[in-house]
Amino acid sequence: MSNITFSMIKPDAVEAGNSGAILKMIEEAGFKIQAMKKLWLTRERAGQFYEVHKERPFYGDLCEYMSSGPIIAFVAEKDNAVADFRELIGATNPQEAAEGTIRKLFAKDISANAIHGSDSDENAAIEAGFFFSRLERF
Ligand code: IDP
Ligand code: MG
Repeated sequence: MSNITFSMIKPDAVEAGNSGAILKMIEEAGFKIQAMKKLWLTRERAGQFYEVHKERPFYGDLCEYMSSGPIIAFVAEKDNAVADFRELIGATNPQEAAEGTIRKLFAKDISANAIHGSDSDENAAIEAGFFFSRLERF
């Protein structure tokens, strides 16, 4: 059973001023934020992050979109984190997302869908490592 997942609040939700409401839902669902930062991805870095999707028809649009404005990247901890977080955010297409899910409440459409959530423990570790050191010193 996993205990961490990686997430990003996407540019549409940050721009709309919904990050606070989204983070409140995540904390109320029992997740603890382990690490968090706001940043603006370059087109290149978005392309690296979504490299698994590079053969998909929406890859170019996805990379443009994810580099179109600031995001908030974070690691969240909870028992069964990956599956529970996917349930909290809802289906990729907000029109198919269950009532009360983050995407149902805040996503605009299938590409500007408010939030990312890792799909496996293995990818959670890879994605968290893409943005965060295990122990950030400054
Ligand atoms: P997920 O975010 O629910 O895991 P994935 O299939 O991993 O969904 O796709 C990654 C992201 O790519 C989605 O969150 C969404 O922003 C975008 N995306 C997925 N499918 C489509 C599509 O059919 N058209 C446009 N964008 C898409
Ligand atoms: Mg995915």
